[in-house]
Parts: sequence; C-alpha cells; structure tokens
Amino acid sequence: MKALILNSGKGTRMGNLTKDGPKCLVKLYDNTTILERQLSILEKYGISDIILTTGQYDKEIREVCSNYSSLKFTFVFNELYDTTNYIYSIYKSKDCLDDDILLLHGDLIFEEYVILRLLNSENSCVAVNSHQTNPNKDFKADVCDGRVSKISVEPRYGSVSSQPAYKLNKTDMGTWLDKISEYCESGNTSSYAEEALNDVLDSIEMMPINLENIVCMEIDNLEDLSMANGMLMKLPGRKVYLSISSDVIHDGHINIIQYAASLGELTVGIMSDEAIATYKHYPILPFEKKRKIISNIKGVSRTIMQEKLSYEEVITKLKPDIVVHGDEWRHGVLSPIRIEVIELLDKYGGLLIEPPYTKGQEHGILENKIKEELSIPENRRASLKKLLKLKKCIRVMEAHNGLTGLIVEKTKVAHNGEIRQFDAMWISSLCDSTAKGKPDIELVDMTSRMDTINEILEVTTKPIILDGDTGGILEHFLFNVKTLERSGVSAIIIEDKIGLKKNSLFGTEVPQMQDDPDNFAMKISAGKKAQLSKDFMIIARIESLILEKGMDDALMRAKKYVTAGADGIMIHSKKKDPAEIFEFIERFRGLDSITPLVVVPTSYNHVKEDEFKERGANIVIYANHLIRAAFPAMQSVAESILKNQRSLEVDEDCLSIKEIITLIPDE
Ligand code: SPV
Ligand code: MG
Repeated sequence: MKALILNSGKGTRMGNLTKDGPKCLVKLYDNTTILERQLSILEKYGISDIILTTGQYDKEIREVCSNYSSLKFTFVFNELYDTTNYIYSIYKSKDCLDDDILLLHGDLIFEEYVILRLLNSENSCVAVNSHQTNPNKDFKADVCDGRVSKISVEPRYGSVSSQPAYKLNKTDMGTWLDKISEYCESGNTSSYAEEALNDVLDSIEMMPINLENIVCMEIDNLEDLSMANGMLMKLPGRKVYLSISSDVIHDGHINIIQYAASLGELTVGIMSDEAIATYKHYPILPFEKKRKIISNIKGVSRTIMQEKLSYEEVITKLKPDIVVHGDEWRHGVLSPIRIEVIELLDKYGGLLIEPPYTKGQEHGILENKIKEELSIPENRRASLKKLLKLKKCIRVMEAHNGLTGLIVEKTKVAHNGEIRQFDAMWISSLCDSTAKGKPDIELVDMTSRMDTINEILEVTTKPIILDGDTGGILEHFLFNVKTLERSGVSAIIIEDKIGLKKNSLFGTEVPQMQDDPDNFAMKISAGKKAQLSKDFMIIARIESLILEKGMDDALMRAKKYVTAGADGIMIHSKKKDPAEIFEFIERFRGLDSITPLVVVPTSYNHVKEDEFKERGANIVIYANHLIRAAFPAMQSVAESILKNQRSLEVDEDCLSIKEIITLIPDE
C-alpha cells in the first residue's frame, strides 16, 4: 500500500496563511501542520511509502518531510501547478502508482478512524457522509445499490457528501490512471480527476465508506479551518466504550478494538459470565481469562465488567462520548439493545459508531469449535452444574425430538434490555410417550428413550435433564445412570413412586403408590455411588403433595433424600394455587440453603419465574408446552383438509414449502 498526497495546489482562499507556503503547511490548533498530522497518522498505520505531488512550494514541503526518517518519500513536481488541476499531478505520478493506493488531498483533515476504515475495505472505496446530503461545497457521490456510481461537484438530488480520501486497489488505480492519461494526453488537464473516474466507474467496484460524525473534511477557507480546529481539539479527551460478549477472541474483535481505540480513550466492557450464560451458553472462556487477554490488546486503556446485556448501567455511569459496536446488531435479536443504546446516548449527545462487523472464515470455524466444545459429552454433562453456579434460577423447556430440541436451543427474545432464552431441556416422560402415541406409564422403555435423547443430543448443545420416571428397578437404574452420563445428559430426576406409575397430574384420581422414603433414599444413594463422573446430577422428585400426604411428609422426605446424596429436590403439585409450593420452598430453604430446588408450574402457571427465583427455587421447568401447542395446531389443519377436501384453507397455518425445506440447514 502506498499513499499519494496531492499538494501541488496554491490554496488561494486561506488569506495570509498561505502567503508564503502551501495549504498543507497551515498550522492547526496544536501547532502541527495539516501535512504533519496526515503523515503521523499514515506512519501509525504502517503506510511508509508516500508519493507527494508538489508545485510552487516544493522546497518547503520537502523540508517538512525530511523530519520523517521512517517514511520513504517520492516527490513529483508539477511544473504546471499554476495552470493545471490535480488530474495532471496524478498523471505525472503514474509510474509510482504500481500498488494499492491511498489517495488523499493535501488539505484534508481527518481522524485516524478514517484511514483504518479505508485500509480495511477489501474493495476500492471513498469516504462519504450520508448525513450530509447535497452540501453546497465538497464533492458529492451518487450511491446506487451500495456502490458509488458518480462523484462530482454539481448538486444532484439524493447525492451525499464525499471527501477526497480514496483507497484504490491496484487494478482499479490502473483503470483510473489509463483514463486520466487519456484526458491529459489530449490536453484536458483542467478537469477534476473524478471526471475521468466517472467514465470508468462501471468497471470499478467503488464502495462508499460512511463516516457520519467522524472528522474528515477539506480545508478550503478560514471558516473551515476554525471548524476543523474545534473538532480536532475535542478528539484527545474522547471517551470510547466497547462491549465484548463473545466467548472467544478472534480477529474480528481485534479489528473492532482497533477501530474503537482509533476514536479515543478506550474502555472495554467484558460481559460477566452470568450475563453470557443468560443469553448465550455457559462461558467457555471465563471472565478473568478474557479480561487478561483483552486488557493486553493494544489500544485498550482499561477493562470493566458489564453485568447485563443492557448498556444502561454502564452508559449512565461512564457517559462515554462514543459507543462502538459492529453493525451486525442493526438486525436480529440485539436490535432492541441497540435502540436502547441510541436513546441513552441521545440524552447527552453521545454517539454510536458502527463499523462493519467482520465475520471471516475463522469466525465460522471458531463458532463451530464452540459448538463442538459444548457438545462433547463431558462438557455438556457438566454444563448444568456450571449454569446453576452462575444463575440463581434457570429456565427449562421440554423437548421430545430433534425439532423441538432445536426450538429450545435457538429461540431467543429481546425484552426489557435483556435477551431471554431457555437454559436447558427437559425430556419429559409425558411428552416423549405422547409423541410416540403411548400412555405415560413407563411403557416407553429406556432403549426407546435413549433414541429420543440421542436425536436431541445430536442437534443441540444445551444441558439435558431427563425425566426418569421412578428410575425403574434398582439394578436397571444403576445401569441407566452410567449410560446417561456417558451420553452427556446432565441430570436425571426420579420420582418417589412405585408400582404402575401414572402421570402425576392425575393426582389421586388414579391409584398411585409412593415409595417408602428410606427405600427411595437408598435408590438415590446407590445411584450416586454408581455414577462415574462428578458432574452428573440425580435429583429426587417428591410426590407427597400430589398424593395428598401433606407438607411434613414432603419435608421429611426432602431431608432424607438430600442426606442420601440427592443433587437437587423437585417438589411437584397439581394445584392451581401455588401456596403449598411456596410453603415447601420456604420451609425447605429454612433447613437447606444450598440444594437446588426444582418446580414445574404447569397448573400454577400464573406465577412468574422471578417470583420463584425470589422465593428460592433454582430450576423452573415448562414440562409439556411444545407438544401441547403442536397437537391442536396439527389437529385443526387435519380437520380443515377433511372439511374442504383440499389444503388451500390451511396455507396460512402452515410453514411455506420454501420455509420447511430450508428450516434445517444441510450442515
Ligand atoms: C412429565 O413431564 O412427564 C412429568 C411432569 O413428569 S408432569 O407431567 O407434571 O408429571
Ligand atoms: Mg413424567
């Protein structure tokens, strides 16, 4: 990459300031000249090969350049500086322009960010400001389908302001130069070089680099100079904030950190492990390790913890002048967070700058690596315990096949400055049986249940909690614990019933027998002894309230089961009134503040998760909702087809063919 800086002009509109020198040697507020400012920035970003066109003040310019020993200068003297436009200076430089070229006018004032953006563009590009439509001074660019189709000084409807800061790939520079040569060799040396560019823009993919709110302007007169000085003075103290939530650090982060650091003093907010667990998955790289890496990246002044996905706390406390975020969040689940950031910044005149988010091939590879990491049985099995350490209360949804597994894995909603998702999956005996057209009486055997589990394991990464019914006969249970551990299931919940198990929601309508508490405690303890890994959880489910055996019985059993080694207690109820569940939680927490408590609010479904959390429950399971939602939807479609003898009427209720065939990607 070489830079070409055009400095042959005389700068006649700057009054006394250009009486004895060129415009590029006019001093700025900090006593540096425009040229010195440009050269320092180029030097900082590794551009050391610089071609400078000169005219009347050739000597003065060379003298300034002689102070930059690390830069290599080529001076191109335009002897016709008085009568020609810069098209001729470019023409005279053409033999040096045998590389990618950064082309800058000598009177252009810009901040570092401009150069970074131009350098990072794969295509040829030009600086524009889409906030400024049709300004009366400056060049204007017509942008069509994301490409610049014309650049000229004439006012045109819909054009945006453009600045003479270009990056041209070598071939594109060659194409432009051929046209410039045609112009100059036919005696046309007074046109703008952009006229020659417009003639070839069909064959150059020239991208606009939008630089709203960024300093990038030509100094034509004293008014411009004082405006530029005012803007430049504010740059050094500018506070910049960037939040990083990703689990792995890749080159996309380095890019965005570089962008953010080029804008001012950079504070990086690293998302807390809890916040990551809330909207992604348990973090593979824990906070402190991430902090160590990020705080050692060049340009990062300090790091802080961002405890929530919402920026509200950070922005209110830090009041950054600029928040930087990759532009990918304009769409998708993060877009409400973006709107909140804009509103917060608007309150005090802060800015949001959104450079393009680079999602290179490596990024895809890393994402897949994370998925692989999460789905390795050891990691997946351990993930429930890790989540329970990070979050006071986790949200679990039933899944009964690969498709519902994917829904639980991928569904996210943005709400009140946070992104919500399900933390884990419940493989319900009721739903697994129902999906197979069987009753929920332990008829679907473990082999068949393992098929469902494997189907889900294969396409998802979240922790799985298996509804293990009664656990079956002891010898089978011990065997099954090992099988489940090996496959990556995180927990089994077994209920203290014996005999022909029926679904708990029948309550006492059907005969159901509760196990002897000591017998069941022994089953738990044998299961814990049989398990090979330390992470697998065996959770004891108490049916005393379902079977109307009373609160004291439930609490007595809870104590016994915990003593026997249960990793958690599930308390079940089929009442609409949550009073007995609340009482159990309160009394259990009076005895035991640690053991995770599981609730299944199918009947008392008006209670919100936050209330369970406040009261001390740790796992809330939505035990059957996906299958209950699917059944009426499918039945009504079937009925409509029967009624109408065609499927036209159900089109609205069905996914389109295109959607269904692309719902599950090939890879
Ligand atoms: C299940 O989902 O199969 C359960 C919970 O065991 S419940 O149906 O409420 O008993
Ligand atoms: Mg069940």
